[in-house]
Amino acid sequence: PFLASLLTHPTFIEGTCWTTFIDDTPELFALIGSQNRAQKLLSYLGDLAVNGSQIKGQVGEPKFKGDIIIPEISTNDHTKVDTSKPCKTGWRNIIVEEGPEAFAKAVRANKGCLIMDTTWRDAHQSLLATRVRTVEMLNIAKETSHALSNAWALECWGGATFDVAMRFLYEDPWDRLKKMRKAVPNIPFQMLLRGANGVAYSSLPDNAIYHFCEQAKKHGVDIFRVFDALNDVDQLEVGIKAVLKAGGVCEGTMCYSGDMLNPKKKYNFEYYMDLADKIVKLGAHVLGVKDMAGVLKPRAATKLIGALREKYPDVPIHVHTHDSAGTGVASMVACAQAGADAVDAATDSLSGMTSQPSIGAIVASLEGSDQDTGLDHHALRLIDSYWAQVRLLYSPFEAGLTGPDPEVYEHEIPGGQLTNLIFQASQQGLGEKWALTKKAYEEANDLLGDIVKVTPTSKVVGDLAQFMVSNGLSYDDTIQKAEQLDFPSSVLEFFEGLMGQPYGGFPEPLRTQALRGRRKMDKRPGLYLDPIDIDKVRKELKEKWGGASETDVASHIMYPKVFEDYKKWTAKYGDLSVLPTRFFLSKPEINEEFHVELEKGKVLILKLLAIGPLSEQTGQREVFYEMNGEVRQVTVEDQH
Ligand code: 3PY
Ligand code: ZN
Repeated sequence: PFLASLLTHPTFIEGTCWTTFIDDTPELFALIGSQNRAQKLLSYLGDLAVNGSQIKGQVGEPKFKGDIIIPEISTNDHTKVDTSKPCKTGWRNIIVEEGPEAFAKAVRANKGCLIMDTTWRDAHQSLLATRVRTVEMLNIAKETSHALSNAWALECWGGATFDVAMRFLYEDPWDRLKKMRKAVPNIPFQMLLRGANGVAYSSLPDNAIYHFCEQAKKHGVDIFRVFDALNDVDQLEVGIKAVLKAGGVCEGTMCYSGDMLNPKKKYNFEYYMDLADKIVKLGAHVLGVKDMAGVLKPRAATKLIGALREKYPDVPIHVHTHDSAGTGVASMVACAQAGADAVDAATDSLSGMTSQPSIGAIVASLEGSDQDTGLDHHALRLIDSYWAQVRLLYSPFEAGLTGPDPEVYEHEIPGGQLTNLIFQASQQGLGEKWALTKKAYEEANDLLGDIVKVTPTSKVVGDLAQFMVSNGLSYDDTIQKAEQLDFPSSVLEFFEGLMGQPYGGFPEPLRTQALRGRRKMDKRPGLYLDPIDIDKVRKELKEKWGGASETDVASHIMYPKVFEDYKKWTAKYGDLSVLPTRFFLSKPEINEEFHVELEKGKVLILKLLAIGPLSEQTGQREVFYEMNGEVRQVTVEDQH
């Protein structure tokens, strides 16, 4: 068809203006572009029909609970708000028009307690293995821009979403950011930045963090929650300075660990007050408190937030928690009452347990008080009825959590990791294995010196715990045999100092015995790492892939191998982010019609017609789809 269009095009027939033909007739090239995309999409769908899902991290055919659905947005809107266009008013306007300092000032002048909705990031990271795809956010984006127009922010980017988008969903995380931004112009977007680790698992050269933050700000992130997994201030400083340089709102964050009201615990009230002081002095616009495991109990919250409020009357305080033990709502209400300016919550059907506490419950608890959130629960419920369906659609990624786990006060496993570990243990029949893992996690943490545990240090503790369980090692065995043991690489990286310096120092002689001559860094890793030659990376990517955007450069620097695999996948199958999730995960039924909008106005109507017999000679099958009324055929290698 391309050639036919070309040969019959009037300009071609007349033979005029050949040199400007390409510039003047982009429609032909758009046509070949979308035909290419349609062809690639068909090869994916052919593969899916014959071999089932090819998505990494998903074992065999996805196990859906209940009917496989395409989530719909309820039209039963009592609020009568016109959601055909995005809402234009919200806290973001102050950031864009007047800058981060003005935002901080306006937040302090605001009487109530604002809410950050984590549904688009931490909620699904904590409950559904971070698997929620861009299309789900975009489908509800306009409605969200209205329902949450009074929110502090949508947490929608960073943390594990960056890695997982490329690694498991074959999506460009930057593309997600740009599309969400277009659909939600009014609510600030917040991301989670792991300080000097960026969105990776150990430290990168400083210039990589600066480059990354610049790109993130440019493409739509407004507020950066910057933390360090060891609360190492030197590591935090890198992230904080990079965000300030990029012009973002900087939420300098301390990670809350242990129980500061328990005199036997390592991290006490003075520790947190001292840390807060250092963070504020680094110039953060907002002070964040990040309770990644959900161990900040209401009484501790009242004391800590109350003291911070008094000490820093001009600095907004924003608190994050997980509901693992079941105390999330109580703790966030306590924070609000003690003077927090914003607290985190997730849409009800993606809340609770290892996720954030329920937005509806917090809004209701504070309604009518001095801490009123300004959110309307009818509007929130409409959004939630959509997310309830999305959760069903992603049921193959459920870990099977059944209730709260107050034992988190002992093992202190962060929300997302708790889900992962329960999932892994449940594959092997939960029961005893899970009890052993939890106990080993506590012991591993003690062996490592009772460290702050959040990505990436939580992975270190988890890896050591699993190493101990699988090798039948007790706490004492591990100490005694340290010189002979081949510790997991994350443990060695931690001991080397690649994740920064733990409070109170590294445990000795374990560190030296485990490292056996490997390097020891006693200052922040960025001081030892050579800067990345960003120009060289850009040039190499351009040569290899025939072009590279600045965000490609940033992705490659964060995750070289994952980026490479992602590029290979899209070269083969194209951009599948447009494919509805039900057909991304699982093959259509014969004759089931479905639609894919390749780009605005370019919709493919598809139907699987038949899967042909296996050819003995080639090991292949022909798959027949109907595409916009025409029969199309793809040849697929049968991998069974
Ligand atoms: C992350 O770093 O991804 C986290 O969510 C830490 O809590
Ligand atoms: Zn979290």
